[in-house]
Amino acid sequence: MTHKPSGFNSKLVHGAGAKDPLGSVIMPIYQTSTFAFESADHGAACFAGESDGYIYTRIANPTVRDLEKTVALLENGYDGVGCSSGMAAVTTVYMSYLGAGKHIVSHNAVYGPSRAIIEGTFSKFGVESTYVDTTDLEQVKAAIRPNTALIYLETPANPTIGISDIPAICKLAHQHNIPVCVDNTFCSPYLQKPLDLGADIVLHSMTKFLNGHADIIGGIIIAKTEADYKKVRSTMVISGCNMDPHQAFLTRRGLKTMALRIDRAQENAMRVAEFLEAHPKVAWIMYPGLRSHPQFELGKKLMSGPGAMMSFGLKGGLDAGKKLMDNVQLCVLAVSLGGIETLIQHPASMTHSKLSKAAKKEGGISDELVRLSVGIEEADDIIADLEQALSKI
Ligand code: LCS
Repeated sequence: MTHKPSGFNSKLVHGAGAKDPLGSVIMPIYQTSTFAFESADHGAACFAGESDGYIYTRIANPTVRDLEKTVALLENGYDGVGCSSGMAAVTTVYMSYLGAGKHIVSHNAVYGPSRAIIEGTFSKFGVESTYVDTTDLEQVKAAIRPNTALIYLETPANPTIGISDIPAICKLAHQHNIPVCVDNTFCSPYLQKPLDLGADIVLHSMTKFLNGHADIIGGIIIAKTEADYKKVRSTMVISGCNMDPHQAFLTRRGLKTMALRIDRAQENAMRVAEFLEAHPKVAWIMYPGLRSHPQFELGKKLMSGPGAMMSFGLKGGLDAGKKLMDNVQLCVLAVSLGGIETLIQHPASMTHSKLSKAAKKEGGISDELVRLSVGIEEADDIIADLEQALSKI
């Protein structure tokens, strides 16, 4: 292709322009663990980085590289590093930037395991942490210490849907020479581009919107600079957090329709959110598309659309929430998010159950919070299902 596509959908379909030597239109699955060298000199040149040749799939693989370069293109980054899961991506970033005596500042409502691994595992190796409400810039400012080595954001956060001011936090962090990583899983690069907003690293659980079909687990890290890319890739390679070629193939296929899926899902989500907000049994709702969201204006600045994720609380608390989840018929009671089917779950007893009571309380993960990932079904069907389930409470 001589013309480089500039439109988002064209980039999704055509990717970074990787060519298969046999002319396959779709990048094949290079299901191999290792690659033959042409000669001893060629092998030595590959290891020395003087040749582009592939060596070993944990280090790099053509199917995975096609996906990595495509997501890097979508995020306007230098290059990407595929990982076996979203958590492998999170852990690879932590291992790359943290160490004994180093300190991380993060949001008190990040995805449960992203916090639990710092407090339960990295702490054993001398990593210090401060969890604050990063939707409040003053709290981030107050949490920074001389040994702060990483600011880690997740916005909108899972599951509170709080929105953090990426540009303001990056400006503050860079005054202290601290790199900023943003978990962009809830938005995807279609709705938000953290690197353009000032971040140094962006990561995704590709299990969610990027793949979109609830049939793989995968993660990716995109760096803005070559130096950060090399740092993260070498950590991934040496720790064995690599992505499998079959996983990469399915993700690359799912990625082609991401914008179409998100357009449709967020159209549905807006209608579902309006329905829930007006429902007498709903106590509160957090959705970036509603004016009632406390960071509604900020969300409009950072995100090109409100997305398909929301959380809400029912009058009647946990018992009412359980009743709702036990009575839905079309919405699937399952963890995960960002797929074509509408999923409903209860973070306090499911995704965030490993957090201490205090950590849940501090992060606003109340017992009554129900999380909804709106899919691409007919909005009328989703609403009718929620309506009949709500009538059982
Ligand atoms: N980051 C965010 C924001 C997530 O929501 C998740 C998974 C991860 C990272 C980790 O990705 P994984 O290793 O699962 O690919 N979130 C889940 C959730 O909310 N329900 O089940 C998984």
